[in-house]
Amino acid sequence: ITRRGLNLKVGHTLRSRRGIYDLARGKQLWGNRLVISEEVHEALSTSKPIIALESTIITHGMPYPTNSKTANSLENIIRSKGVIPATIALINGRIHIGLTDSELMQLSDSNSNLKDLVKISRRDLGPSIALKRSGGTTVAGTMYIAESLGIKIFVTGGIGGVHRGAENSMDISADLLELGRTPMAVFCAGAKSILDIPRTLEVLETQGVCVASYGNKQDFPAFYTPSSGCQSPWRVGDAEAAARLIYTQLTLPNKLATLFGVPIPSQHAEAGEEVQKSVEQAVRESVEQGIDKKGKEVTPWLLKRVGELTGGKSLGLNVNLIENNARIGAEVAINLSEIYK
Ligand code: PSU
Ligand code: MN
Repeated sequence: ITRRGLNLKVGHTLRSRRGIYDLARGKQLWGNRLVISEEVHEALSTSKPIIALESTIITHGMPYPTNSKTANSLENIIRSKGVIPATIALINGRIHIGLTDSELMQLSDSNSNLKDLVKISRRDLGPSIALKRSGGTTVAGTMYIAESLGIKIFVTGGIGGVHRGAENSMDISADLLELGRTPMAVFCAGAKSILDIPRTLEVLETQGVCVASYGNKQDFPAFYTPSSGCQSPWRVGDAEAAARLIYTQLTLPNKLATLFGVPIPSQHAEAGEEVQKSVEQAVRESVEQGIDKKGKEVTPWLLKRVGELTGGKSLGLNVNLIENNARIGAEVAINLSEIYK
């Protein structure tokens, strides 16, 4: 592991009493493919609670400058709760855990000197490293990296899922299979209704993923709206209960992932219903124009189109709900670190 400006002692195992993080293992696994910021390095060394953040939302999910502003605000919300944020992205073939302001700007602004940013899911990680590319890691890509360092909690806006019409296209996000194989807790506002939510929940069940709604309702949220019309199999009422669930999942003989669905805060629910109409239109257009057959481009296209159709309203809601997820994820991270003490 390269720590900016410093050499880390090889073979030095840094562990809390319960072995939360293992930097030596990270070193062994990743070598100099990993660049860890001072802040994250310190947190990993001292077993401070950490939250991983994805970066496809920066490179492909939101327009500039909202993307960089949101990335900054998420980090600040998490820090204000006493938790360390670890935004993960690739720059010139190296995996960065924690970004400097200038790195974040380069990934946010399409006019920067980093060109052809890749949307990096699990299958794209190896080639992006080998070919020295830069880009944003998806939920799947970020989980794969974060979990290898022992990071237990990951916050995002919406996960990928089963696309509508997947019975023909077979377009099922790698995020769902990653949740089946990479044990950590993921906080999201459910899956966007650009997706087929009942089938998304079916695949999560098949993959053995515990899905739990967060708060006082059992509904599985649909990103812009608090309910998708589907129920989550489980529910936790508060941060302490969520932390106990995560702890249990991660101390079973084979660790298991937990997906938390956090509903959009109620003051935004009405605006969310409006946006929902544009979601339906965007999905129709994608089928008419054959976009639905374009693989990894489908999700970014739909996100952009919903943004256009709602005159930016969807973007504002997106920022609101992801900030809410960061707040809740951080509260749970604090509770979880208390359990591990
Ligand atoms: N949903 C959103 N915003 C996003 C994404 C999903 O509301 O930015 C991104 C996430 O990074 C997610 C990825 O992991 O899209 C899923 O893409 P795909 O469906 O191609 O797997
Ligand atoms: Mn896909």
